[in-house]
Order: sequence, then C-alpha cells, then structure tokens
Amino acid sequence: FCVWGIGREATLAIIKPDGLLGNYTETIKATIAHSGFKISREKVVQLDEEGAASFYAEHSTKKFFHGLIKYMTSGPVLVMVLEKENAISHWRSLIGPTDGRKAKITHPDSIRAICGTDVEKNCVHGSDSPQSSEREISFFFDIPSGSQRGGDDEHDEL
Ligand code: RTP
Ligand code: MG
Repeated sequence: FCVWGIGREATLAIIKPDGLLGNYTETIKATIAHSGFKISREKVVQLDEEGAASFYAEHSTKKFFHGLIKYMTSGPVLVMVLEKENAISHWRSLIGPTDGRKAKITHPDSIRAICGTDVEKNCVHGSDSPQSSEREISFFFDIPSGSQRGGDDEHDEL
C-alpha cells in the first residue's frame, strides 16, 4: 500500500511537543535519513483539543486519554510522511516501546530511549498498521491527485 501510488509503503511519523521543544528534531531526522526513509511530506502543526482527540480517537475510553490530549496540544508537533519498503514496521522498531523510561533499559538505541521521558511523554509517534497509516496520513495531508488509488476510497483494499 502506498497513498502516493509509487510502490513504497508510507507511514505517519510525528515528533511530539517534547521532541520538538527539546531540540531532538535534527537527531531524529538524521536517524530517518540514514535508515533509508524518504520524507515525502512534512509540516509543523499546533493541534487543538478537538484535533488531538480525533487523531487519538481509538484511545478515547482509556484513563490516560485526557493527559494524552493535554500533552499533544501543549506545543507544536512536526508531522512527516516517511516512505520506504516496510516503512510502518521499520519506523515502529526504530522508535522503540511506548514507555520512554523502559526503552532506556530494554531498547537503549531506540529514539524513545534517547528523547522520551515516560509512558506518556515519549517524543515520537508511528502508525501501527496500514489502516492506521492511511487514516493518519489523510488526517494531516491531502492525497495528491495522480495517486493511483482509485474508486471508492472507503473500501479500497490496502
Ligand atoms: P503512538 O500511537 O503515539 O505512536 O504510541 P504507541 O502506539 O506506542 O502507544 P499507544 O498505546 O497508541 O498510546 C498512544 C500514546 O498515548 C500516550 N500514553 N500514555 N499514561 C499512559 O499510561 C499512557 N499510555 C499511552 C503515549 O504518548 C502514547 O504514545
Ligand atoms: Mg499507537
């Protein structure tokens, strides 16, 4: 699946407010570059509560939801579309486990080990499946015309 129709997989990466304000962008982008990803789209966004709640709607019933929305709206984020073969799983493996504190012990080379603080403030996001990736990329970016995705978008096989 590739929303841009050029045969590579795409994933949505976000440098969260703590990553952006903590000046980790260059380090993270260096990892992105030497891991073989192409950044095909990027922009800085200030999410409002409604936007953050919509983006993380799958977690709306969790006890950490309110904290998550506060965190994700606490400052600007950098959203990027990363493309390569197996982009989704490769980016998830590079960012490491959700809990940045545990990541420092179990996955010391992961991005969250480097810039994450705890289970909430973990500095980066990555789509967790092709379905999530498509939803999350369209949440932030228009799909360019000329993409080979055709027909009824809601029911395309990925
Ligand atoms: P993400 O979606 O941001 O890439 O992170 P993830 O898949 O590793 O973790 P997920 O379970 O989807 O949780 C989404 C984000 O919610 C915050 N969180 N807080 N306080 C808590 O227990 C807790 N658990 C999760 C984190 O910011 C997590 O990335
Ligand atoms: Mg997730």
